[in-house]
Amino acid sequence: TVLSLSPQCHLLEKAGIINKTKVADGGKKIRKNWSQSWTVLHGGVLTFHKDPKSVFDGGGEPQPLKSSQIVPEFTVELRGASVGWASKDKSSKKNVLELKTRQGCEYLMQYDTESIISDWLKVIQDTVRQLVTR
Ligand code: I3S
Repeated sequence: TVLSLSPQCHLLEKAGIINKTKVADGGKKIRKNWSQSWTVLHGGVLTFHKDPKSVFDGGGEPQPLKSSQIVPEFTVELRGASVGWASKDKSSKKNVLELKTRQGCEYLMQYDTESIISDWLKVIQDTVRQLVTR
């Protein structure tokens, strides 16, 4: 019945490849370490996965990803988070988003194709808004 639907029902979902780095943990600034990440939004949680290159330093022909190579690196609870375009002093890269969690973690998310990163901005903003009313 409608009443038994999970509270996560109708939250937005999205997945794709972007570049990311964590820049603060618990309010404390940490050294950047940019890497590519398979990034998944599901149930109000954003998960950045480890760059398969760092999981598995293969070499040779590119192979399809095995599920054992999809290893979560950071999970980000979007409830109470804030997201927006990062100011120019945060990075020399273009199209950079800054995501701050309620717990004082900060991440930068970047991709050279602007539409890709604008779509992430929109979906994260909409999810944060959706979570306010839950
Ligand atoms: O904000 P920063 O410190 O200039 O960030 C750069 C550094 O993290 C740099 O690595 P080192 O920690 O080895 O200096 C990275 O290679 C750069 O990509 C970082 O800057 P950008 O502007 O790319 O976010």
